[in-house]
Amino acid sequence: MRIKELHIYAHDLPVKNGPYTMANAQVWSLETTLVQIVSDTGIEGWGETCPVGPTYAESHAKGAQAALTMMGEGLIGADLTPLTLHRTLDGLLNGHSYAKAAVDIAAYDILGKATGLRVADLLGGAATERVPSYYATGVGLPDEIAKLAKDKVAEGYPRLQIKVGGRPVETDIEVIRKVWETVGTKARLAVDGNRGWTTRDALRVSRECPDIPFIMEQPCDTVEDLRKIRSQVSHAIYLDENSVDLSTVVNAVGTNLVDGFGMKLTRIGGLQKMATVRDICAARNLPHTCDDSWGGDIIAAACTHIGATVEPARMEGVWLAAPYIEGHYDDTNGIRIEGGHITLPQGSGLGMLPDAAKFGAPIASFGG
Ligand code: 0XW
Ligand code: MG
Repeated sequence: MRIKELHIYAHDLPVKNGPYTMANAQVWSLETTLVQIVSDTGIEGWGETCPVGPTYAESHAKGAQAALTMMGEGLIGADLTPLTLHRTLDGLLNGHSYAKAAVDIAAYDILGKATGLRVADLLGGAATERVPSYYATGVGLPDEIAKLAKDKVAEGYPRLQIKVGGRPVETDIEVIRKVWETVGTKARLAVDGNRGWTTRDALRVSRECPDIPFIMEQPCDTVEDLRKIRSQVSHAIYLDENSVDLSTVVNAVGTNLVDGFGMKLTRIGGLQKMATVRDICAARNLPHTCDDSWGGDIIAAACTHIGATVEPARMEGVWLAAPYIEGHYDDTNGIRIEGGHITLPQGSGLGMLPDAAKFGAPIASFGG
């Protein structure tokens, strides 16, 4: 099967009860980019990519749209089988994995629809039909975050991610301790610095919270910072923003830099690459998430499908922006989190039938 038509849409996703806060960003509304591909056999597939603002990672909405538009013409006639498709994408543009991911996701959607298989089955088979999610707080004050943590544990979330950074580290320590005193071992805890701590801050947090079993997610800005603190902290370290490609992942795993990953589907380049990360992590028994920085039903479905294929003991959850977004692209099948878990869609491909009318006219169209 080959690509016959490719359409690119831009769509706003306002943040419910915004802003969403992280160490380096406050976001009120995110512009998502959707890719609609029609195969030469008449099957339609959807992909999506949605950076959470321009300062979280090395990506931004207009960058995704420019990269996709730049590759559009060259993709017409391209073979949709994933490895071949990635070679075509790399032959058209160096890097820009987060834009290429939208094409990869749409290709898997088409392959699933053509074969009658769910994307999870194409990716090796679902280990569960009920995929665990985790709840990420914003950067907030001790009482507020502890109450939120308690509510989310009561809702059924098996894991919480507490956002820290971008303020005095003493406040971060107070928040971590208050959450621990409130929820204890009822949920697994991650503390996500989103690159916001200095190595001095990270060392201090680990030293002052030796009794609290949280993992430190991307505490500092660079791989070099993490290497510096690695042997001095007693907490497990997960890599998120720095894991920009497979080479970095292999290096981080091979040098024992990290104990796991907060892995983002679009940053790593889509489902094909994410399946490789899953298998590398399996080889070294490293836990990881399967999520993305933001996005609507298409990203949510893609993350849920790959998340379902991860061995449950290593699955750190599929985070979705769904709780922060009003409405769905597909009112019937749109992805929802219930009791802290997500039900794997049953339809072939991603199991989504988005209503394209919700996205307005495409910003660019190729083929046809
Ligand atoms: C919690 N997330 C998955 C959502 C935000 O976009 C940031 C991200 C993370 O883990 O860094
Ligand atoms: Mg993170």
